[in-house]
Amino acid sequence: NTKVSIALAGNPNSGKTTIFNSVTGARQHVGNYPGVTVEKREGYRKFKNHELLVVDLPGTYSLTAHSLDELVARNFIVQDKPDVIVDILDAGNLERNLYLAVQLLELERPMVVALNMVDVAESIGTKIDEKVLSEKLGVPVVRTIGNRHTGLDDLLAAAVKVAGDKTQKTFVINYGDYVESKITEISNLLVEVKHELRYPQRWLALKLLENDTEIVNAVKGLAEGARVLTAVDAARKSLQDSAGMDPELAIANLRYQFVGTLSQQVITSKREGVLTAS
Ligand code: GDP
Ligand code: MG
Ligand code: K
Repeated sequence: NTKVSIALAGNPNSGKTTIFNSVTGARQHVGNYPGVTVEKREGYRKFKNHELLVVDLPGTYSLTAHSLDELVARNFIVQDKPDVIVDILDAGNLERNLYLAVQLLELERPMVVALNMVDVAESIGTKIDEKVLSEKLGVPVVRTIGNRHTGLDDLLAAAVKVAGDKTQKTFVINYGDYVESKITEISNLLVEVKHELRYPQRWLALKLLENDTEIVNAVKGLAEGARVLTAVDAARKSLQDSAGMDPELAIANLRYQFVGTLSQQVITSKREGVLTAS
């Protein structure tokens, strides 16, 4: 009999609350995340011999420091360390939903993907190969139709399995030689301080290059902080010169490029510009 904590993440309107309600039923508690007025919904569920604690995270499109919801979601994942993240994707808007999925994976926590709204995707002619998607992301992918309770037991089974599995490999987007060399350079400076910041080392380096205000301020407060931030400034200037744009924009573009290619690889058929005549 084990306790498993599950965080439901995903874009707004991907079906998170529907799946949360279906999984937890009436066993729910509503409060706030510490120090902020963002609503925190928790629920409980017995599943096989497990006690599940399920948290419905705020819906987000990204994980930047620009929005309170995004900060709450990423801080919860890294600080409360739920045993597994269940990322709920709207299969009808795959590419946009994958943009969040890859950022969740960059937090290096165990994860399962729910490919939700497959009925909607099919009705607009989009077929997705979930096996290829699973291979590319390195995590299990389960097809679900949240409002019909379809696939949810498979989803919980996958989540429980991943929660107990310590072998999930780290997912890495290759941002190209130039950005990668800067990530490595900054990352090497963080060896000593990463424990104080809780986030993964590579993720911290990436966020510093993106000028993420929360992470920059956290590093400022460290004994070695000034030295790290001087190196970050130099790296950002050199990225700015080579890309001809703000590094955060260049990095976001590379991430969009990655999910664009990925969604082309996993969408096996798509009707374009279908008009229905009546
Ligand atoms: P949230 O913003 O992620 O919490 O999304 P909700 O759970 O509120 O769902 C948004 C809408 O999508 C609601 O009207 C749900 O009933 C509907 N919905 C959820 N899952 C599915 C699904 O798999 N298929 C279809 N067709 N609708 C769904
Ligand atoms: Mg919701
Ligand atoms: K949709």
